Amino acid sequence: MRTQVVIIGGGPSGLLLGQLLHRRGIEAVVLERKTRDYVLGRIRAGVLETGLVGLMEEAGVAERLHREGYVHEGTQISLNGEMFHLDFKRLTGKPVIVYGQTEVTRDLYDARESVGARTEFEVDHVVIHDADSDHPFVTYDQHGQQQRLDCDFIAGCDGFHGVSRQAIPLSMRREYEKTYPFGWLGALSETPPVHDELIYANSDRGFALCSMRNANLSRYYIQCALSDHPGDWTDKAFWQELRRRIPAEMAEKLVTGPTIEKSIAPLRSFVTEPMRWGRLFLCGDAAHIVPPTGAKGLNTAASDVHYLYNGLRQFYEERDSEGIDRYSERALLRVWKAERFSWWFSGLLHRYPDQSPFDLKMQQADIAFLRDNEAQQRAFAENYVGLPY
Ligand code: FAS
Ligand code: PHB
Repeated sequence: MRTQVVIIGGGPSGLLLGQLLHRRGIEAVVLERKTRDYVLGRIRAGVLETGLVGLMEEAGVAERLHREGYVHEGTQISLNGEMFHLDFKRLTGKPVIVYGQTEVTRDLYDARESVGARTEFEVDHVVIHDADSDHPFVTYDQHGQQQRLDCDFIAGCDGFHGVSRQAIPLSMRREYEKTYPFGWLGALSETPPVHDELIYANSDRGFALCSMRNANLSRYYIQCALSDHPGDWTDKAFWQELRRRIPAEMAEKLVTGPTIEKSIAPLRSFVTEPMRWGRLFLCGDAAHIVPPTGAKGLNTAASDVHYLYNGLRQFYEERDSEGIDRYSERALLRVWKAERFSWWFSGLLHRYPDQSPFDLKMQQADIAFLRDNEAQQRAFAENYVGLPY
């Protein structure tokens, strides 16, 4: 079998790329290791930059997002219970939209199925062949049969644990990594959000985040030890700890209830360079990971998709390879800015085991400067709503 683009990975990166290419008549086959329901069962990102919203509009899948998403014009930051507001709209003219990654992925799967685009689920042993030639191909097992797909290009959208990054010889790759001495314990509850905006809280007991999915679905996080397991935390213990980390007036009005999902994500900053090898292009978590503090994971995957989609469109429509030749350079320029913001914001809000009293004073002064200085607020807001593509 042959196609124009093989997309490995049916998460948001792969599906958004596939939908954008389809809209330009460029054929792509998505190979996904899991089932659709398994992919949709993952609880991940919640905040969409305007760039991602624009791509969803361009892909023709933004109708529900605009109907059900929440426009947020700012956020709350608190330090030991003292809360202040950052007004993105006033500072940048732009908001963000709160709409779960699960829903983004659902909308993209629905769109893909409605146009009859080919997605192969439950594929195994995906192997990339001859990526550094003009005739690359992918083999994979499905229902006990080995299949082969010849193609022009391969998009590695298979996340951090996928096979695409490993297909680039180590001698050709440079990897940059920072791990953090804590994780995020996330909980989903069918309760009304505690506030109409997100609350990022730095407290003596550690970081907490109050987020949401809709008027009766809340998403909360607390910084936890890397040795913790979700089962170590009863609902009662989770709610009690969250209350102790957020401002008192919020703790008083917090509506608790049974958690319907609890999971722990370790925090990591990671980038692999280059994001291209021959006719293989890495996209999204396959190439980079950010701590979720700045809500940049999904959104940086989207900017990769923007650059790769436009590069492939330019190749097929104008027979011009400038966009794909400069894909890695352009994508990485924005990736590193997202890595910086996510690393900085994580340093601002979390308590580190080795933090000295001086370090703590610096962190508190950093938060005070953000609270008091309009230029710092504007810099924060421009990063949070999304730097230009
Ligand atoms: P994904 O990992 O989403 O998708 C990759 C897909 O490839 C998966 O469906 C996988 O099954 C498939 N795959 C893997 N190997 C394969 C193979 N060999 N063959 C075929 N298919 C294969 N970001 C935020 O902005 N905010 C958050 O709060 C946030 N929370 C997160 C929590 C967790 C636990 C994790 C892991 C990530 C979180 N992220 C968050 C980041 C996350 O949203 C990613 O940035 C986003 O999923 C990136 O999308 P993809 O690049 O499509 O990768
Ligand atoms: C979420 O709603 O899951 C979320 C929101 C903002 C973040 C991280 C996660 O920075």
